[in-house]
Amino acid sequence: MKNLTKLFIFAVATLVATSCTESKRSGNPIFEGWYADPEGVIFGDTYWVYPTWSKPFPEQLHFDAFSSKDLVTWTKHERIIDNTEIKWLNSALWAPSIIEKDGKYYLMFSCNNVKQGEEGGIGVAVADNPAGPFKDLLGKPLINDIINGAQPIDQFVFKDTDGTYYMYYGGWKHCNVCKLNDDFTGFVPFEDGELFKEITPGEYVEGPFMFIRDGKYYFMWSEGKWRQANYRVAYAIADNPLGPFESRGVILQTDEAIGTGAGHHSVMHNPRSGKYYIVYHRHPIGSTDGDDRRTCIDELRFDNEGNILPVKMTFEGVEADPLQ
Ligand code: FUB
Repeated sequence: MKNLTKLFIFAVATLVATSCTESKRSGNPIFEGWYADPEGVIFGDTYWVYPTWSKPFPEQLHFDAFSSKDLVTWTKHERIIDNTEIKWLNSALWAPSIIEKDGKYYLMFSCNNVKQGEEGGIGVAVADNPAGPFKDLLGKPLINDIINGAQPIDQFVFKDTDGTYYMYYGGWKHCNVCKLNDDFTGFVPFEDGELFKEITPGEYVEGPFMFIRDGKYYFMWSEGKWRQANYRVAYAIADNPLGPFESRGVILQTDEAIGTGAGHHSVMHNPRSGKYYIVYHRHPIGSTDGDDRRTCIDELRFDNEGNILPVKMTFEGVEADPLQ
């Protein structure tokens, strides 16, 4: 009888433990609030997400960041930078992108929804800690002009295996790539002397992203209009960081049962579990405010040939996946 009781208690405990583990998921959205253009990145044992605060342009004067050890529980880091630090910021602080170099964290951003002849565009800030506080490195834009038709927004910095830092950027359906210098204060010319090369693929609109998997360069971007349901993510694969990039099709888009206008994403890879994640924003079903964008996460999967499979958006999000 004693043994039977023990067995019963053990069975119940196992059941409870299993269901708790199973229910440990991020949920979607992964944190409260209207946040878009999320850049997901891993620093050491921590996942970080840097999003745009999705409000009317004149109110977009700061960034918050979010960190997590397991993708399930997120901590908010408020106002990692704002307009008291970026003196040339008037509105529309968008699309943060961050990279670590020599123990410092460089945060790229864009300001003012700039047109030719106005002050604004892509800037760079630096901090000793991923949570900031960040300091405006230049006190002025790194890229102010419209080059090759690309609005200077939506920058993404990518470190290649040879140590070169490329920056992909551009709105208005044009994408440029350039090489950043050592301290991210300027550019290194390509072999032909050019500073900026246009690499616009497919139906590219904005939101470029690059990662390497099994030696292949996966270039990704957003298509459509970000306030609308036709916003989506497509990708290409190349054998080098400059392309050419030919679209292999759309992998993230509206699912009328889950959310609409899913896009402006990033990708994180946990080397421990081997899993890839796509972090993106989407509009909740039925919401009519174009600024109502929520940051979500789902798994990014590949077929045996390395093609990206269409993403299944969820309300449940992903399971806990600690980095250590
Ligand atoms: O969030 C502002 C803008 O909306 C971004 O820069 C674009 O990529 C789009 O997501």
